[in-house]
Amino acid sequence: MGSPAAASSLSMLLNFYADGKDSISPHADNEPSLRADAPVLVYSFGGPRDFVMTPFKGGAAENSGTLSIALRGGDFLAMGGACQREFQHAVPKRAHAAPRVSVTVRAHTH
Ligand SMILES: O=C(O)CCC(=O)C(=O)O
Repeated sequence: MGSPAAASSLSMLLNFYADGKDSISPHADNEPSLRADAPVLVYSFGGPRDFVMTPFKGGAAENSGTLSIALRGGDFLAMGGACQREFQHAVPKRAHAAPRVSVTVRAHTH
């Protein structure tokens, strides 16, 4: 096991979505520099956007289907447990969307 959570450094990333053309393609926050045992936190401000989680093919969650969560301004989402190992997440394009900012927080291994 790594160092205690209190010894980890945290990063905060701001994503700005000006309109529905701005998006984030499917990915997992599974870089080796990120603590796998700490949740990735998402705070959402502004217009609503879909947050879509898709299981990795061949993974333990393969048959669980795609999950789409409508994140609205003021919503908070925590991706913990096996989330980054078993799922990719994305914010897809949509025809119309008000501006949105998300703030994501991650814990690093050092
Ligand atoms: O904007 C969001 O809700 C998701 C952001 C995201 O996936 C990321 O920063 O890696």
